Amino acid sequence: MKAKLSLLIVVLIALLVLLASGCRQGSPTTTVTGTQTTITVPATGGTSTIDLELKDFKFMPDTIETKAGNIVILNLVNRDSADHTFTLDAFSTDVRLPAGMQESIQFLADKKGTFEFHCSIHPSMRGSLVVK
Ligand SMILES: [Cu+2]
Repeated sequence: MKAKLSLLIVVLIALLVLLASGCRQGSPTTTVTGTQTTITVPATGGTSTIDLELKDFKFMPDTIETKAGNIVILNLVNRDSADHTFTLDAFSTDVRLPAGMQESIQFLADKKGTFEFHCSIHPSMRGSLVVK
């Protein structure tokens, strides 16, 4: 009888340890997926016209802002004698600007947050789009 009881206790402890480790494995996944929250918003019909220069291997300005729901019209000018790109993955935007060229692009800022853009040729060229 005592042997059966101690076996039961051992089995219970083993079950508890299994359950506890299962919980510990599950929780970091939840935390990691919760870091980036984006709220999708409808188009409001407003526009933001922003001039953005690519000069001396930098974006000028390197932080641009708009309101959620606005159409962003981005006037890109490459002042360098090297090719650059304006790559904004969050809005599926990737434009190549040959040296000395300019181009206007537009996209709908349909989600709030801070989104990084960069030049895919020169990884040190970075900037942020803030959608409020
Ligand atoms: Cu570049």
